Order: sequence, then C-alpha cells, then structure tokens
Amino acid sequence: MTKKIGAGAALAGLSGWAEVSGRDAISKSYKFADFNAAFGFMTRVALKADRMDHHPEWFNVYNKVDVTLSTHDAGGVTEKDVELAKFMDEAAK
Ligand code: H2B
Repeated sequence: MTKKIGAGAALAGLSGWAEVSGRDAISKSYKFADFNAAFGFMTRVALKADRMDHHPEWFNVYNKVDVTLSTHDAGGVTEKDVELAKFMDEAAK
C-alpha cells in the first residue's frame, strides 16, 4: 500500500493547494472560461485517474471544479495525491 505522507508534506511541493480541516486531505478550486473548458479538464483528469486507479473527490458547477484529494486506502495524503495534483495543475493550464 502507498504510504501516508500527510497533507503538510504534500503541500511543500505544490502551489495553490490547501489543507482540508478535519481530515488528512488537500483541496484546490479551479476556475475555467466556461463549462466546455471545465469538463475538458475533468475528462483529461478522469482518464489519468483511472489509469492510476486513484480517483478524485470533486464537485463541478458550470466553470468551477472543486477538488479534494486523499488516498482512502491509506487514510490520508500519499504521493499518489501529489502526482495527481501535479497532473491537474498541468491539465488546467
Ligand atoms: N482513489 C483514491 N483517491 N483513494 C483510494 O484509496 C482509491 C482510489 N482506491 N481509487 C482504489 C480506487 C481502490 O478502491 C480500488 C479497489 O483499487
């Protein structure tokens, strides 16, 4: 199993992400030009997430996508969350 590193350690290598209060997870809110751009982002991330077998918790309204990352099997944040977060930041560019 992937080892838990914790939100604090994960945030050291990321920008724009924050600790979630009350649980070991990280979150970020993305805003796009419109729904097409937001859903394009979600589609690219979904394919990556499924390849990794590591899935985000997320919420979309129109051009906004709120994301929370945590490794459920590990009970907290792992390197898998860092990898997916970095992919998301690239995919949102
Ligand atoms: N996604 C996330 N974020 N955390 C997990 O622990 C996880 C997952 N586990 N996607 C995977 C699926 C597991 O349930 C399957 C059975 O491999």
